[in-house]
Amino acid sequence: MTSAAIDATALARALTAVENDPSALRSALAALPAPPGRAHRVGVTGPPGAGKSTLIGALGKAWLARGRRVGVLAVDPTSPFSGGALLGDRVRMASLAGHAGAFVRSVASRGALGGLSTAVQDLADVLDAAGFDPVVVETVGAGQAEVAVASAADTTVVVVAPGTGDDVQAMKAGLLEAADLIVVNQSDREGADRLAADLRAAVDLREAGPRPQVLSTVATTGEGVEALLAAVEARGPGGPEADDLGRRRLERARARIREEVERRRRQAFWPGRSEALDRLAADVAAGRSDVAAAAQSLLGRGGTEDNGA
Ligand SMILES: Nc1nc2c(ncn2[C@@H]2O[C@H](COP(=O)(O)OP(=O)(O)OP(=O)(O)O)[C@@H](O)[C@H]2O)c(=O)[nH]1
Ligand SMILES: [Mg+2]
Repeated sequence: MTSAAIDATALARALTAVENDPSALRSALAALPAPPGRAHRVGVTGPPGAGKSTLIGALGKAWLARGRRVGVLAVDPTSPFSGGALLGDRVRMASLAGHAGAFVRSVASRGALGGLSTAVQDLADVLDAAGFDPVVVETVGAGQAEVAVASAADTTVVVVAPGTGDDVQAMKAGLLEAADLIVVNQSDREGADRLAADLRAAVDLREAGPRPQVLSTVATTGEGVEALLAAVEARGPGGPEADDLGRRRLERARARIREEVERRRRQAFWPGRSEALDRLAADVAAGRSDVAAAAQSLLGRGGTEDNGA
């Protein structure tokens, strides 16, 4: 446990550097005791207000009690109407934020260079290499991007609650398909049993693919949290239900390499071309040329950038 020596200030600084510039990841990782890859990455998503943060707080306490160090990345929704979300998460996960073994960090979903999913995975690498295990990522599963972020994990937990607006029919589309575990939180509230039964029925109807387990919790009292923790743990590295882990990590690595290649090509391509771009943009805006012709002119010959060898 040499990694316990990393202080929170240095870690926060490393995360900020990586958040601002993806090319800082390498040096950030080099300064940490071990390469990333040991931590169980857990994505938690679901509709607004389902109790994701409260649940992560409860799970986090249980992990801390087992001597684990818990890293949390809370992706702050872009919506200007959710101004309080950031502070709210801090408060609800205050039990973790004040604990030496836990690290809670908000990530702004706007302005992430090179895509939110990539940025979050880079930040998760840093926490992983700093010795946090699990690394939990919370997103509000309102849009595809957020579901994608939570799905880029070893284990994806979808949290729903009675009366959060999405009925089972509506949820089936994107959200539930991404789930390894479905949690009906706020099970102390009216309609929870019905929701759980509907979800089980929907899962049982599924023709292909794995059928996620449906669990019930009350995050505010801790009811069902131990069972959820056990189900999550079972899917982590070395767990009895981790058979999919290798394939998922391979897929993730492949996607990240592609993204990094594209980022580097973009970075290498544009310097020195801004005057040409200005000129072509003026032509396109004035109707003297079109976007495709302008792109082709920038790329030269075949219209693709040296795809040859
Ligand atoms: N009755 C009841 N209330 C709960 C439960 N879990 C969370 N809450 C309450 O539900 C509200 C929302 O909880 P959060 O943990 O912030 O939910 P969230 O899904 O993280 O919300 P966003 O991040 O804003 O999408 C809070 O007032 C919690 O206290 C539960 O199991 N039962
Ligand atoms: Mg939250």
